Parts: sequence; structure tokens; C-alpha cells
Amino acid sequence: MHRVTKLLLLLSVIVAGGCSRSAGGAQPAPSPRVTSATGTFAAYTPGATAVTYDPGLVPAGAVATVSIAQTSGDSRVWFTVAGLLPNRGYGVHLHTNPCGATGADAGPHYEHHRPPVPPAAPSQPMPTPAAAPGSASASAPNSASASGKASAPMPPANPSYANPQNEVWLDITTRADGRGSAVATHPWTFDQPPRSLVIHATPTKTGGADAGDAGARVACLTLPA
Ligand SMILES: [Cu+2]
Repeated sequence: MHRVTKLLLLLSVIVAGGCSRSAGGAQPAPSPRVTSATGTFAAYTPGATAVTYDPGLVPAGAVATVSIAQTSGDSRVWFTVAGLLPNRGYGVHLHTNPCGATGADAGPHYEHHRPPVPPAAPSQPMPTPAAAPGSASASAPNSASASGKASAPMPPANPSYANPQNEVWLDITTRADGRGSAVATHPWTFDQPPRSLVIHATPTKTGGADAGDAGARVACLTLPA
């Protein structure tokens, strides 16, 4: 009886030791946090999860799934799609905002490190009263861009930030059956959830001032907050 108790005690110590050693080797046992979204593309309606803006390139009825798994220090994103045109390249990225009536509503690419905010923007209340004398504002390039911000397609990409290490690029080339898939892994996690996956008309450019550009936004899948 006594020996049995000691044996059990010894066994539990070994098991506990083994557990803590295997878990403590790198980090506390990572339990990935997973979010995912699936949608069937259709023309925009308010509240739609998956929107096609160009049914010629992303036909209504195409289905896409995105899953994001995050541990304490890294992330992995899976993208699968079916129902696209066969044997064709598409640029695909995670963006910051949910999908809307137009492709621009998805906002810019999600970026891990973001360019510093230009100091002029927060510390310049001056231009507003100056612009108030109305008619001149239309001819001023700066205020024209400010007033058009809602419909602006996208700010120019900064190549220092617009790269697949700092953003989540999931470009695909579809197979003959119109299916495609991609995976992106990063040694960082999302500090705020990316809210959409955008499919673009062309593969993503990787160099120069056009880095990150992939042509028109042809479809969008909203991701959970
Ligand atoms: Cu994009």
C-alpha cells in the first residue's frame, strides 16, 4: 500500500516534470487564437460578407475562406477560394476596414509597422479657416485631395512598408478548376484585427514605387472584428 502510494507520487512528479519541460522549452504552451470567415461573393448589399465589384473576374457564387491563427508571437493566415477564372493570377491582401459598397471602403493594406504620421496633419488647424473662403479650395490641390478622401482609392504605397513581410499578401494563381489557395506566416501578431481580404485584378507588384499595387479591387471578404 505504502509502496503503491510512493510509486504514484513518483509517477506524478515525472509526468509533471515532463510536461513543464516540454512546455517550457520555448514559450508557455501556445494555444492559437483562430478567427475565420467564409463568404459567397455577390453584388453589394448592406451587411454583405463577400462582395464582388467585378463579376467578370470574381463571378457571383465564388466562395472564399480566410482563417487567421495567432500564437503569442506569430501568425499564420490561410486563404482558399473556388469559382474564380481558371489559370489566372490575382493579387490578394488583408486590409484594415470591412468591405463596403466600393472597393475603396476596405481601406489600406494591414501593415505591422506603419509609416509615421506626417506631423503636418495633427498640428495644423490653420488651413481650415484659411480654406473657408470657399471657392479657392477647389483649385488648391491639397484641399481637393482632403475633400475627396472618402472616394480616394488608396494612398501611394511606401515600399519600406509595402512588402510581404510587413503586410499580409496572399496572391494566388488559380488552377484549371478556378480554385486557388495561399498561406502567409509572420513572426508577429496582429495588434488590431485586419477587417477584410481584398482580391485584386492583377498579381501584386513587389518593387519600386508600385510595391504593393495589384490593380483594381475586384472583390472583398469581410473578416470578424
Ligand atoms: Cu490589397
